[in-house]
Formats: sequence, C-alpha cells, structure tokens
Amino acid sequence: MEWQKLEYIAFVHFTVNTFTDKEWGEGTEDPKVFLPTELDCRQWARVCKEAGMKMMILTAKHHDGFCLWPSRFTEHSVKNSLWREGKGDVVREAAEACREYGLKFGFYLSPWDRHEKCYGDSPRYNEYYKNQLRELLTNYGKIHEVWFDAACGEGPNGKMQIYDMEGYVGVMRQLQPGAASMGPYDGYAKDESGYGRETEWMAVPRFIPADGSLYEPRNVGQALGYINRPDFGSRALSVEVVTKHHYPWDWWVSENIVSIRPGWFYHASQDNEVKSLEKLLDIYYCSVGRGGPLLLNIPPDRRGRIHETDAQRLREMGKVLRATFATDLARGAKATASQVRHGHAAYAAANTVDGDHYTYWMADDGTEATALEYDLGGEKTFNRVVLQEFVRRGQRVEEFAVEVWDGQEWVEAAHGTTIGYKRIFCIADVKAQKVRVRILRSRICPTLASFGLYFAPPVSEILGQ
Ligand code: FUL
Repeated sequence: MEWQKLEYIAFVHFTVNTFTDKEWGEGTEDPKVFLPTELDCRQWARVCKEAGMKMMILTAKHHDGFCLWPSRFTEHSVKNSLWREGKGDVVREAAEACREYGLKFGFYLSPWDRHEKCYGDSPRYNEYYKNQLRELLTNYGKIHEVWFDAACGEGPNGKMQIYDMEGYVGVMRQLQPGAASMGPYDGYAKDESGYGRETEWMAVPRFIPADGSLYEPRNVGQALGYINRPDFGSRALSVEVVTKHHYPWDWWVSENIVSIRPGWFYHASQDNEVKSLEKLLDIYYCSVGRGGPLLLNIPPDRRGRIHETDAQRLREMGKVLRATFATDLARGAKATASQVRHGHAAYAAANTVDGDHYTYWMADDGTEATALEYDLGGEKTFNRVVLQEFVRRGQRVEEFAVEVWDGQEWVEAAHGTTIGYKRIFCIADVKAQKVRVRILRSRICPTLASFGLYFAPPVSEILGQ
C-alpha cells in the first residue's frame, strides 16, 4: 500500500543504446561508446521532483548486458568506459541524487543478457544475476523497487535460459524486504501504453503449479493470459478460477508504463515527438486515476541530461497537477452514511473526509448497495472527483455513481465500475453544496477511505499562457 501511494514514478532508460541510437543493444558494444559529456543525475532528480514524481527507477542493466555500475562480476560496464576515466558509477550518482531530492530509488535489472557468456547455462547465469542483484541491493542504500523485465528476444535457436525467478525475488526479499518487485507478484505491466483499464481489478489468480515454482514462466504466462482477458475480474471468471482451478487470488497491481517519447531510450531524431502536456495529463488520469501507478519514462540524452523539451513538459505537468489538487473542497464536509458498520464511529462516514487514508467508512455485512452524503457547508465549484477504497480490506466496489443536488433533485455527475486504490473523474465544472456517492454494487460490504473534490483551473491559466 505504501508503494501504491507513490503513484507517479520516473523510469530512466540510459545505457550504451543512448550512444548507438538503438532500442535493444546487441551485447557486442564496446564499453567505450558509453561517454556522456555532462552526466548530471541531480538534474534528473530535480526534473522528477518538479514533475511531482515520488521515485526513480534506473536501468542499471538493459538487455545488452552493459552495467551502469562497476560490477565485480563482469568487465562489461562503466569501469571500461572512458567516462570519468572508468571510475564512475551511474547507479551511485542516481541513488545519491534521489536521496538529496527526497525521491525513492529503484532499479531495472534485465534478466535477458545478450553479452554475458554464461547466459543459457541456467544455473551459472542465475548465480551471475543474483550476484549482480546482491551488489545493487547492498551497496546503494534503500531500494524501493526492482524491475525484473520479462522481455527476451532469443529466437528458437537462441540460448534457452531458465530464470530462477523465485530465487531472484528471494534475494530481494532477504536484502531489501521493503522493496516492491515488478514481475512476479507485486506488480505487472499490461502493455506499454500507460493507460489503465476503465474497470481495473488489482488481482491475479495465483497459479499453483503441480510441479515447479510459482514463478515458473509458464505459470506467470498463464496468469498474464487471464489478466489480459476482456472479462478479467468479472464475477464469472473469478468464480471459474476458484471453483474450477482452485486458485486463490493475489493482490497484484497493474503498473502503467509509457515513455515520454516514442522510444524508451533517447534518440535525437525524436526530439520533436515528446508527448504533449495534454496527452501526458490524459495518461495520468487514465493510470493514477484508475488505481495503478504511472511509470513515465524520461530518457537522458548523450550529454547525460534530460533534454530541455522533456524537462519543460514535466515541469508544466507538475505545475498543473499541484494547482489541480491543491485544495480538497470536501475536506471536513459534514458526512453521513445511510449505514455505518455496527453504528460504530471507527467506521463513520466522516473518516472519508478527514485527509487520513488509514481511516475509513465501512458498511455492515450483507450490504452491497448504500450511499454516503456530503454537505460542503456552502456552494463549491469543482471538476475533479476522487474516491479511494480502503484497499487493505481488498477491492470491493463494482459500480457506483456520484450525484450532485441541483436544488431540486439529484443529478448524476459521474458513474463508474471499480474504485480500488484510487479513482479520479474529470467532469465539467459543477457548482453544488450537496454531493452523494451511491455504491450500486459491491462484492462484499463496501469501504471508502477517502472522498475528495477539486477544482482544476484551465491549464492556460495555471501556466500563465
Ligand atoms: C521492455 C523492454 O524490452 C524495453 O526495452 C523497455 O525496457 C521496457 C520498459 O520493457 O520489456
């Protein structure tokens, strides 16, 4: 839950590809091609901070196998580049910059390695990979996320490496128990669009294999097959998973990943293809606003800096988001619920407008449809509605509506299916004193941790254009 609260995260793709103009390196690159002229991780961190991001995830090693830190286990790293005369360590500089700017730090370590000779000799390579994991998890302070990328482009004649995913995750749990993993069983990326689903269930059937490990690619693949089904999360499919296969469900968050440019790595030819502010805001509302974190990739250029265009876009995005969510107009509203669990104050409606995500409203067992009403104490104009379930008790709501009192009757302002960790609705400006949330369907008695109303001024006004 702490990890989900980060919401908006930077992905930083940087390696030899930046200098060879590739997306996937071959693994045969000369380390000397890695030569940023003005590497400045503090500039990356500053840009992330200004954008409102809470964490940075750096590609410590991409598929080409080149290490941005001087790993003891390979020569294919910054230590054989000319950058800082082979004495540099990008991972260290990035981790320190993040600490200085109050950002959390994580890394991407590609299991697929096109350089390492022992790749394909499964036990040996697994040991190599775990050794690198140990270096990164031991020498760089607190790590908050590890990205185990599932990509592998080896063809049928390529080397067949069986990843010891369970072992990899085990090393992470042992050395950094507070870190989340992208890959087996904390998060997953559905695609690379950055857009979450309209109906998003943060759950995945845990395929318990008769033989072999939980993290065996086949099992993960089977899980992903389910996740990508259009009826994923439906009652029917959920029942099928449990009754037919006897699989339990795991909490598995969909991480929304996308790059600010067409490529994951920097290419000068894409300088004019940086996503517009409008597009980035749309992605934000359709990712964070649908309950999953947004990992927005910002690739440093050959200088080792975030390009000015990207930096400017991110600064604007930060400004707009800050101005939009500056004041919660529902905070402290008079809140009532048609029903409160056991009639107890611990579950009172007021808990949804106290600004504390750990207090919540909850209905009685057996209640699946109910409503909460808010009196804002005066007319307020708003155009953003934010709801959050108390996900420590799981995700429950299947359909809900938000209505405003126009003086004569209740008028629907928003209607949705899932709420989950967070749901944000962008609606046309509406002025009202009374607002109500109707839970129309819930899988079990519903909870609500917070209800918020905001007014987003026009972007041109925020940016002074
Ligand atoms: C994919 C990789 O193949 C891409 O290069 C990129 O790193 C993306 C985030 O994940 O699997």
